[in-house]
Amino acid sequence: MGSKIMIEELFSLKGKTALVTGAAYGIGFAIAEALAGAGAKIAFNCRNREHLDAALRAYAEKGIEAKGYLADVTDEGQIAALVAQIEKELGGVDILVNNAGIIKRIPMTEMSAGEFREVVDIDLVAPFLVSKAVLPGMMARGGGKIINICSMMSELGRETVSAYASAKGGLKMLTRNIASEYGKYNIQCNGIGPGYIATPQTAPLRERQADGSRHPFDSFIVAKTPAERWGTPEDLMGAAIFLASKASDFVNGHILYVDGGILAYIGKQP
Ligand code: NAP
Ligand code: GCO
Repeated sequence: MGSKIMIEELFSLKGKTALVTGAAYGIGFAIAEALAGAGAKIAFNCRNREHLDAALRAYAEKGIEAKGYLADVTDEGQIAALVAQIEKELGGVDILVNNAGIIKRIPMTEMSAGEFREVVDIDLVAPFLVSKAVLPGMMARGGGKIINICSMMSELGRETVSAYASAKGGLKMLTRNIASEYGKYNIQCNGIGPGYIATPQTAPLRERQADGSRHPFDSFIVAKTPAERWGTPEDLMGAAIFLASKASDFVNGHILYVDGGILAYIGKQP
């Protein structure tokens, strides 16, 4: 077998249908672009009509024929309708990327139960709901791939992110549980744990100070990252293609951290 043929066989997503949730911009958009580049048909959803229209234009500019839908990942009825619609228009979902997510940075003693629940609902309950909606089809078709977008906060804590860390820690365990429960159906469920990635979600942490200096959190992250920089959404493309493709058929329940080395590093000596 020539090496080119082997790479095509291992990594090609031709003929596959991928659903990337919350892929209007940010990490989801780059992952959808990567999967499209490897040959997959792309479906994505988000909640906001303007985001959806802007995303459809952005995909078209990149020459990607993505199908975009308005659907809230926390609404089980909307998710059932979304999965049925994708099946009709693009075929059954072979690859699911549970990417949609939010964060609320509020000290725990000031956080309401409602705020905590909203984060857990979007970041943890929704991946359960969307996975539940696609699993029967994957089982019937003889396999599938689920990729959950986890976080540094699947492993670490920090001030103000109690709800987010609880949800992302839970998502790591949901990943392992889906792998455990459905591995026998040739379904692989893995996670990607991004480090600090420059997207709208983290924009407030990178805002310049009034005097033009870096945000203290921005400097902190650069110091905590052996790569000495923030990640970009494009840094996650290779991991997404790997976990969506045949190349990872015996990788299950794994969280692949793409963090420039943060988790390996204790930090700079003062
Ligand atoms: P982002 O820039 O804020 O994008 C979030 C996307 O999710 C948007 O397309 C948004 O569109 C959609 N969304 C949010 N809530 C939704 C809902 N209930 N239903 C459907 N779509 C929804 O975030 P990001 O930084 O790209 O992060 C993407 C994922 O990676 C999240 O799970 C995040 O926690 C995780 N992550 C991010 C980082 C980082 O450093 N940026 C690091 C680790 C993990 P609408 O607003 O139109 O719904
Ligand atoms: C935070 C960040 C998180 C991280 C990410 C780390 O406030 O800690 O905004 O979203 O960027 O999840 O993996």
